Amino acid sequence: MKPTISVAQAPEKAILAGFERRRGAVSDAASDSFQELSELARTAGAHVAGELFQVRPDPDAATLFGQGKVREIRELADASQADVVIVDHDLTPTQQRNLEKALDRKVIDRTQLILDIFASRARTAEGRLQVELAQLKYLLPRLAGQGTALSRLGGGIGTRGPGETKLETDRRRIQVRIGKLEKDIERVRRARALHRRKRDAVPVPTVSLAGYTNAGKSTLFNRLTAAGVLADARMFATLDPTVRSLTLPSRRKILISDTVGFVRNLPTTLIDAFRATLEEVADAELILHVVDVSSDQASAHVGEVLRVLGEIGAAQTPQILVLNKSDRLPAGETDAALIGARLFDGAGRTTPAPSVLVSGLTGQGLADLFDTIDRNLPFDPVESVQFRVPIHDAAAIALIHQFGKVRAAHYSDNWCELEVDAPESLRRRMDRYLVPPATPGRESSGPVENSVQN
Ligand SMILES: Nc1nc2c(ncn2[C@@H]2O[C@H](COP(=O)(O)OP(=O)(O)O)[C@@H](O)[C@H]2O)c(=O)[nH]1
Ligand SMILES: [Mg+2]
Repeated sequence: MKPTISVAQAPEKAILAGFERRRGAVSDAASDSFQELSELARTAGAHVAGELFQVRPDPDAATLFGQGKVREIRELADASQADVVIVDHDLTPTQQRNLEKALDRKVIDRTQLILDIFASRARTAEGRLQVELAQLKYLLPRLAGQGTALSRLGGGIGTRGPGETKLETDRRRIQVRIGKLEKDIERVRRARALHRRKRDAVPVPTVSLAGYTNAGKSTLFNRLTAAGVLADARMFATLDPTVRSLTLPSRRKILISDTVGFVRNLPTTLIDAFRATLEEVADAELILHVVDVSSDQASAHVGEVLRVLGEIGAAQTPQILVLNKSDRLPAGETDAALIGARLFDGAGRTTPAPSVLVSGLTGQGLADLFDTIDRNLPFDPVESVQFRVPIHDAAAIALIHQFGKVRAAHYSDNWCELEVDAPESLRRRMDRYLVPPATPGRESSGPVENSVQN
């Protein structure tokens, strides 16, 4: 499996086609699902060029949509020069083939779209294996007697494998591969149980964003990494684009990772792949649980995220509830603790995580979020201390500035006294210069100008 070099491409243009089997008008459930399909298409990197919907009591066996609707889709797709039509309904292999012929372009369904997103997001060994397995199981019945018909799809959404490998499309080889994947997954699972939480050589804590699709994770991810001072890029050069390093106000470095989003109407065949793709969250030191606080589903979403985090073994991981899209809240809704408690309450939980109101769109609340991350990140905890360093030890003074947040510095002839928010690792390295904490009897804990002796 040789990774291909990815070349920046124009986004694929997509037409979204919804279908509901019923009499009368479209149901709320189907229209929510269709709305979500558009979010998912965007997440997969597509540009949505048009949308169509059909409600019919009886689907057409050959093409799902009726013939008139198929023509309409074709016209819209031609007019907008769409590359792909994404159908918000399961397609039988025959329907998919017939639609591709009638529309003269690639046609994928909701399951394939979601698999494509998972494929680009799977980072752990098990995640990659599970996603590939789900993709192959999806493909297999669609290849019946077709040889390599699917290779005409060419590329793009619906054809990507984990880690940019190309999906295997030969039937017999797929079967062999499925058997191997199933064995590998077992092996990786056992190994994983043994090595849980054993970290790589880089001693940097990871903060993971988790939450539903459209909660605003990626927007926040970009905001945070743009606002934070980027740490040494070379050190993390091999990371994929959904992991970045940044420096917190306390000067501690963290890795922040944008993870695959929860999907409201997740096809049951994809649950294992989703779980496995989310597994990396279980290894994070801190989880930023992002929720669209302006959604009327916010409580339900919080409950579901908490439940799944529990199931993947992340129930004990410290968590911050990030109440995003605060710009959409009515004026006066400004008490994050209250809103957080309300959402937890609605989700049937009692202990709310520390809550922060932010807007990834306007940048409001970001400073507060940074501080809250700093306070809640258990890794290398920060404390306010005082150092008293001989002035000739310039290296030590420089180091303290580099790894701590210096709040005040007083120089005299022989000494430099520094008030510093210092991570534990810095306190340990510099412990010979640490000033013992002030005892209650003392007047002031701040450095006094003429306290310098010697
Ligand atoms: N009004 C508002 N919209 C936001 C905010 N954050 C994100 N969005 C929008 O919500 C949509 C989903 O955001 P995205 O970051 O892709 O969500 P993700 O699926 O969780 O990664 C996009 O259209 C964003 O522009 C916010 O704070 N306020
Ligand atoms: Mg995203």
